[in-house]
Amino acid sequence: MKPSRFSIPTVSILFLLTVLFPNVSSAPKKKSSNYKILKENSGIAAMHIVVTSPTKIIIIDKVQNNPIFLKDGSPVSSLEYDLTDGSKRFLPLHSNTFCSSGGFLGNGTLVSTGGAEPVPDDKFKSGFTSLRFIDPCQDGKCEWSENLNGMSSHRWYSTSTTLSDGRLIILGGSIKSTSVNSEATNNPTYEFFPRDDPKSIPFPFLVETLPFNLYPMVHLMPGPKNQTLLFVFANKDGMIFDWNKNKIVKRLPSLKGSSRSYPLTGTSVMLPLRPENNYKPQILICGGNEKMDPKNGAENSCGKIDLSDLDKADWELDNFGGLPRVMPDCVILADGKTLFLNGAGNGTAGYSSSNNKHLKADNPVLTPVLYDDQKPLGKRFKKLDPSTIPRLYHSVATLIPDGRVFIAGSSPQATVVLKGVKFPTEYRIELFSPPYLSLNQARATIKSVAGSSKINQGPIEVNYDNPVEVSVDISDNKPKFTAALVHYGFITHSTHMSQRYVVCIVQNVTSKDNGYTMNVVMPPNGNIIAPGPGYLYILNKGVPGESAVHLHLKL
Ligand SMILES: *[C@@H]1O[C@H](CO)[C@@H](O)[C@H](O)[C@H]1NC(C)=O
Ligand SMILES: *[C@@H]1O[C@H](CO)[C@@H](O)[C@H](O)[C@H]1NC(C)=O
Ligand SMILES: *[C@@H]1O[C@H](CO)[C@@H](O)[C@H](O)[C@H]1NC(C)=O
Ligand SMILES: *[C@@H]1O[C@H](CO)[C@@H](O)[C@H](O)[C@H]1NC(C)=O
Ligand SMILES: [Cu+2]
Repeated sequence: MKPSRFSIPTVSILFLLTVLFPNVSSAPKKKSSNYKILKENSGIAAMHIVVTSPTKIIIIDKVQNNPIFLKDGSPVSSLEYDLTDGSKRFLPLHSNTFCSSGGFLGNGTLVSTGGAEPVPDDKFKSGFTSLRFIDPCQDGKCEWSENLNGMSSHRWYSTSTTLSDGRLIILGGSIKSTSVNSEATNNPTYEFFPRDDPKSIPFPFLVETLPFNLYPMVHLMPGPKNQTLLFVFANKDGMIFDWNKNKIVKRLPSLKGSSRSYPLTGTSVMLPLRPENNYKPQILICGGNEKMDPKNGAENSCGKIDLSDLDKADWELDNFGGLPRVMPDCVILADGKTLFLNGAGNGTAGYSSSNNKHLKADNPVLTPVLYDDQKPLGKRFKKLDPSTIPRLYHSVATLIPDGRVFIAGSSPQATVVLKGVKFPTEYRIELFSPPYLSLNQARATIKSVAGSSKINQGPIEVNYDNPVEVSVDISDNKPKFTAALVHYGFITHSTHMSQRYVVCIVQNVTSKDNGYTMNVVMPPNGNIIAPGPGYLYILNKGVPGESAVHLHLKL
């Protein structure tokens, strides 16, 4: 076993320095968290992002005047960003991805769903019914393939969610682009992919929740293997829906406060699922706004609902960390705390109008808040150190395998505008280091998983409900291991589609050579976490290892 990183001599030297040089000790306190701006920017506006391998993120914009072009002269609207060196690989597309959605199928194929009007001059076709497929790769060879008529109806601002059977459900949206939905533009239906007879199935809930029902909040409900339930929410209302029987199982009480859906955009998250409380389903919805007024202060509340007993389920209101916010992003961190970041203190989502004279949102909220669902009401939120970059409409954020958070985007104008406006199109990328990376706790390095030492050279296949042997190296002779399986999701417009965090049981820890071996039990079934890609974090005393491992949960 290697010695602990903090040996006694280090501590005594620090003490001596403090005595000899008192000013040194009163030097600025070590920051508990921090943002780092990367040298290489995103190249295109980061409207949608999705982690596709341990070191790669696919960024999708719409067709617009980004300053990079494909060989045929058309603007790049999708690329693969390499986290190791910031290099970009352009991914040609032929349909407009403007405000689309997406998710992974259980077999690992990523699907981008829907989009908007054709852009004739740049030779992009309509994306309203498009399905775009890519099998994520690490060799720089995979590309999108498109089916322009893959869906049975137009979907702009729809939500896609991976189901327990490995298919996608694509729900709602509008039939054309619009600043606010209406009866004339609404698409109150859903459909599945794949499906033998593609068709749009009526979903009246999206009529009832007009006009604020775009990018509906959809979460797969944890439960036994044969359960077929979703939590669906729009505007101020939610319900439990059986996607197999096409039936509303339970209507939930309305959530007090503002509307939570586009353009009064809030965000929603299925809180971490833990075996010790039988994967208790809890949804947290935060932020939004009451009125479509750029000056109106954003919503300062969150609602949490425990869905383990549907007859008793009701919202518990909380204060949104003292920072009213519209367009927040919610990222479940590697330790199971949830980070809320990005967004504005005033206004709504949407493009500024009249040549950028009229902003839709102002007063960017630069301070992220950390939410701990394990703490009592009133003590769950904590403010962290602020960023310097406003992230308004079309901003994104996701956890990455090294435990940091990748943050990009903000394009509040209808086209790319780099100067002369209060909030220009933002190409800078930030990496945020959560407080757990400042604890100086020894971090595990995963050496092998399920007998394979080919870590992060491609997904390692694992099965539900099975123990998986994991070996780690760590400089700590009294480690305390926990584990979590994370699906980062498809992220756009404050909607973290299919994001999931599941605590895994760790058994049979034994010390071996330079490290430890343990069994990590995979989640019981596809309703706890859908099949497809997942990242396994091994934590030591709450601090994630150097990198999570890319797994593939088999159907
Ligand atoms: C996954 O399933 C989809 C739909 O059936 C199919 O198009 C795709 O090729 C499959 N991907 C893999 C990697 O098998
Ligand atoms: C699901 O499985 C459980 C236990 O195996 C059974 O009790 C229940 O009736 C099943 N439900 C459905 C809808 O098939
Ligand atoms: C934001 O909203 C607050 C609260 O409603 C208001 O006092 C303030 O003037 C607004 N600020 C801007 C920049 O619109
Ligand atoms: C591993 O741990 C589990 C749960 O504590 C126990 O039931 C099982 O017997 C252990 N297996 C081995 C090989 O020690
Ligand atoms: Cu949009």
